[in-house]
Amino acid sequence: MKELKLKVEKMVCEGCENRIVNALSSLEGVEEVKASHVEGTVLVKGNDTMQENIIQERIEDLGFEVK
Ligand SMILES: [Cu+2]
Repeated sequence: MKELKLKVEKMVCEGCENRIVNALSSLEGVEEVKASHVEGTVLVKGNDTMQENIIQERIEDLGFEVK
């Protein structure tokens, strides 16, 4: 079990959270995603095949910034 907590900027509403959750949920190894625009965080849980760089890229593809 791997757990990743990312600081993500530019989320402003629940719609942004949902876009991130939907996009990350289909990535390999990802089992659970929680995004909070209030805290500016994205929490990702998954197995050992989950890759941090791919997760970050996917978030940035959506127009958000990973710090
Ligand atoms: Cu939004």
